[in-house]
Amino acid sequence: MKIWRMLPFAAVLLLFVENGQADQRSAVEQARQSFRIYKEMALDEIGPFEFERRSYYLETIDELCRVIRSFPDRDIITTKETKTIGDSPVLDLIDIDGDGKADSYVYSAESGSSTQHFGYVFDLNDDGAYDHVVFSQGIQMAKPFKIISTFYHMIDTNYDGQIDAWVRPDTDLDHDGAVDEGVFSWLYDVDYDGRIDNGDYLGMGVSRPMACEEDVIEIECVMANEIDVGDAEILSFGTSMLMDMNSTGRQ
Ligand SMILES: [Ca+2]
Ligand SMILES: [Ca+2]
Ligand SMILES: [Ca+2]
Ligand SMILES: [Ca+2]
Repeated sequence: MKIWRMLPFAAVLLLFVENGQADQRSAVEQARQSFRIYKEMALDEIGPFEFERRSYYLETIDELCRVIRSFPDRDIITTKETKTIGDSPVLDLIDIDGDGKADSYVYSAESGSSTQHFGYVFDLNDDGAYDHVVFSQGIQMAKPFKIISTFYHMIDTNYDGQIDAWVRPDTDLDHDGAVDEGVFSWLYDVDYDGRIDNGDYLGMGVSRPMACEEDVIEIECVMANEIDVGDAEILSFGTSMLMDMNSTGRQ
């Protein structure tokens, strides 16, 4: 049973409101504590990555990201320079739940400035190193004419510091130009050599491999059509982000 979902995020906000008579700092701290418990319950329930449970795992993380996104309080705990994203050379690591470890990040032109390049980080096997990076894709149109925010997921499934699973949220299996909400396009590096080997579609009753012809994987997504088997670029981008987080986000 998804116990943590019995603690709706509304309860966290309610707690915040109920503490209106207390000074603001303690109200913020209470809200953070509640959120921390909420997050820990969610992560405890899914546990470390297991290939067979990957669909449920991803849905849970994706949902948790939506909750984190709505949380109002955030502290920049570390700022560093990086070359991962060319036009955004400054990385801010952000602690949302107040435990001193980063939960979120922003790449931008200068610390604290607005940007499209942000997301969330997780340490699923609880070894002190991040192994799952979520990157905001922005908003997409999902049928029927519904606007949703979507996230890329980059996962180090064997905890060697290299991203080996890349998940796209813009799957479009009926080719109508709108995202099939809840269906994710997974690309895998099954032999952990840094190159894509195959992929499949998972979620909302869908489970099938991606078609592959002459070493080209046909991706049925809104913003992409195909990817070469052996492609290393997207995985190295994810690994570069993971290295950024792991060199700065740990306390
Ligand atoms: Ca934190
Ligand atoms: Ca880890
Ligand atoms: Ca890996
Ligand atoms: Ca490979």
